[in-house]
Amino acid sequence: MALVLHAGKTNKNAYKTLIAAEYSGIKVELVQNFEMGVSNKTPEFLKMNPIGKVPVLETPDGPVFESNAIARYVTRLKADNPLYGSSPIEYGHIEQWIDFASLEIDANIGHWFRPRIGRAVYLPPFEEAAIAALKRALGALNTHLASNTFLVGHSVTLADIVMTCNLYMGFSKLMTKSFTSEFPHVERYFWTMVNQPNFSKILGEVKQTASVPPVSSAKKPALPKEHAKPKHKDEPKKEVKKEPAKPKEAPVGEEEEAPKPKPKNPLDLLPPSKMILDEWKRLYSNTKTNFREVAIKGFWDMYDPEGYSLWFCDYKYNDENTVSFVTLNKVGGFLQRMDLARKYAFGKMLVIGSEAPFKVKGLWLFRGQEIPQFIIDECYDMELYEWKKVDISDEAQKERVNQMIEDQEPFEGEALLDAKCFKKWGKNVRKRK
Ligand SMILES: N[C@@H](CCC(=O)N[C@@H](CS)C(=O)NCC(=O)O)C(=O)O
Repeated sequence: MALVLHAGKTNKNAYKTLIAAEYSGIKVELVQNFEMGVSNKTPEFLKMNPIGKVPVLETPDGPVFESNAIARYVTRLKADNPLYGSSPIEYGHIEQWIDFASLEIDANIGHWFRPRIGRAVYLPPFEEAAIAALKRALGALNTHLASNTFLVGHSVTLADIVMTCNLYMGFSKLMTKSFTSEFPHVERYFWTMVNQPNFSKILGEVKQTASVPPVSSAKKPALPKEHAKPKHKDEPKKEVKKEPAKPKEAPVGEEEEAPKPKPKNPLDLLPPSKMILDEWKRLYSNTKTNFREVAIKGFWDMYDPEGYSLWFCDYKYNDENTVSFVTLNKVGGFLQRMDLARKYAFGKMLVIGSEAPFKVKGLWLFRGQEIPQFIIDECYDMELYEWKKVDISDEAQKERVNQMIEDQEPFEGEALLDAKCFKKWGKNVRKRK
């Protein structure tokens, strides 16, 4: 008789058990008609798991909750299961990687994801810390996988199953190609695993997310007091738009409904522009010499003042920039959050000064004539800068644009809004004098 697993059909924590069951030849079936928030709140369910979370496995000897424990239980039902390795040290390493996958990978993915879908308050420094911790863990995993196909030994173990299910959450919801390309061995490992027949039977076709979900505005914190200063007179007026509360999304790992088609971005409805942003980004990245003659000239040849606008930004609170790495991290966080505008923007941020306080400035090219409203709504940092539209009929302003574009060296704080520049962030800290 099959064991019954209580969880929704798209719960990555339940997948651990279902995949382990495939490898082990154990029959496990998902309970019929499970409804998240209803089925797991009944008195019968709470008797099986008093915290009311899924998954829970019903066995002839009583229930088991906690997804790793359930996956271990199912694995142990098969005597000498190779999923558990073939020696005490392999067993130790399997347990090691299961804990690592849960505490270093899954936990940080959750800390990054939950605030973004409105299930926790979004605080930029917390998100930065979660991403930094996740990157540290992925870096370590990448190093291990540089010389190992599997986490332990020479075949799939339970550690690979737990790790892959946790990475699955990251790859499908948060970690874009530009994010994961920093960890090529993790990428290779993940795609190898999800294409194993016992994995793909449960996971189906796996696709990497193309974007990080924008922050649900409902959970954005109020600005810290010292940043809630009166607006500069030159600052573009922003309409304070009350957004309707977004429908609650499923919790981490619990994806019951197919994603709804995204509404079109209003910028996609603008009259077509002759300027192809990606062409400019390519020209910028590929020009290594004669930057003025090639890239800057190319920029003005391509620039479409009707379809795009240029903006200078100056950080309003430069006197707070007393520690260089904190300043760089602040700008790095801003650039990361601006990733949501990649399709509609090119930006370059500079941290200037040989000693504190450091000045933070930037140049941005945005689709349309205004700073796009969705960026103002979604990117908390926008408030922290004075924004001034560039008047391209003023030669002095045009020259300032040229100078800002021209500083094209791999300079920290530079945002083509593509992967490479983010990768440079934090390494070889260089500041312009
Ligand atoms: N550590 C638990 C996490 C379980 C968990 O967070 N389950 C979520 C769905 S993926 C849940 O049931 N949430 C409902 C709730 O929080 O009430 C495990 O691995 O099983």
